[in-house]
Amino acid sequence: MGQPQQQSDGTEAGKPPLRVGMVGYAFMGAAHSQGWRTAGRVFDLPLNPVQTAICGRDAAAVRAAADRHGWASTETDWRALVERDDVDLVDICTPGDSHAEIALAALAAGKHVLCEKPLANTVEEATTMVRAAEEAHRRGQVSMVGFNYRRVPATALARRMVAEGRLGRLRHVRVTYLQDWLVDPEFPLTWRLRKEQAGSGSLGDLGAHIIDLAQYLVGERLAGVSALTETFVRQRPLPTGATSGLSVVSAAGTGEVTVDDAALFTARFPSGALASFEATRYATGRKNALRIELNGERGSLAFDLERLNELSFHDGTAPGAEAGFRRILVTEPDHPYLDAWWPPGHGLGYEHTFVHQARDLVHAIAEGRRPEPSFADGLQVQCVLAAVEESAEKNSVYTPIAV
Ligand code: SOE
Repeated sequence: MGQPQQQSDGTEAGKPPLRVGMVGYAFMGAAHSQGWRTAGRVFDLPLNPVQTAICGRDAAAVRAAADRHGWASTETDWRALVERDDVDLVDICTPGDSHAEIALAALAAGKHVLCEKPLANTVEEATTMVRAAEEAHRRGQVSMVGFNYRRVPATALARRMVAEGRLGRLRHVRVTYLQDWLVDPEFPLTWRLRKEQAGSGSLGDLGAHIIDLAQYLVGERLAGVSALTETFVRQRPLPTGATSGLSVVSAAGTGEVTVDDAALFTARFPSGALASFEATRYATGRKNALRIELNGERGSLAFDLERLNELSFHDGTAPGAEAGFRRILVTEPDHPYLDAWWPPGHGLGYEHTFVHQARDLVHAIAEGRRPEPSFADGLQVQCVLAAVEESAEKNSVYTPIAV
């Protein structure tokens, strides 16, 4: 691992600071905290990320989160956080219904913004956020959406191989994101199951990831979709206690699930590749199975997030006797992000995607570049989500994606 010079407070000597204020401290807040805490310790960054403040409504809980995740101070009102003079970047890790309001305020206050996915709950909100981000960009501020699976070394390698033409013209893109934490009908009605808070269900939560990842790997945007969605369990116990990540909490009475439980859709890329997508939290036994396979005229690639240090590659130009998928162990210094980590062969995990996300954002800020995925990319994904919902409502009628 690289060994940047550390001071006793963990900051690095001789580099301008990037003072981060985070809103939200649950699952994503913890994951982003790992990113901010570790990025400058592993990578030689042009700016030094400082975990300045973390914000949440419950004073005791946010204090505990600050201590656990390494934040120097706390706020209980996000408006106070975005107005702080000692915060340069606002990192939004809240449910989707507050993304737009916080991002707009942070951009107006002159901050850079990182926003968890999906960018917003509606196309309208996302459009407003893109407008504000464009204006802010002219003032030197940057904004990015947290599609962290672009930062898995194996997916970044897949992107490189597709761009180099190793697969030739693509014919098929097959993507699934399978989890199973809703199989139990007694799992309570948390915010992720309420449309007014989450925007949509598996579609926005998991579907947004695979739409972004597929488009990133292919290097094109989807043209239109035909979709099916379903809500399998329509009533669930109401939660009474605090929720933690995805875990089950106690319940009293029942309430209506107002989002999709699963979404399936087919789509076309402009260059002709056919794509299929499946996002569900009901795939019994599948915990975090984001799988993507690309088939091209010259070869194929396959990735599975549950084996994230591996990429399978079939080179269709190899002699027939040697044909077949082979496993590339994506743990070598020549692979994306990996020269800064462990000796060859030592793998990474889920949390490292957030470290890489922080690294890439810090570079973009220091270099005055637009980071990717931008808010505009987030809006386009939002438009795909909207087209999926529209198509599903019309019994799978092919729905072009209007951005
Ligand atoms: C829950 O389904 C979830 O935590 C998503 O919200 C995340 O974006 C994904 O990375 C893991 O699963």
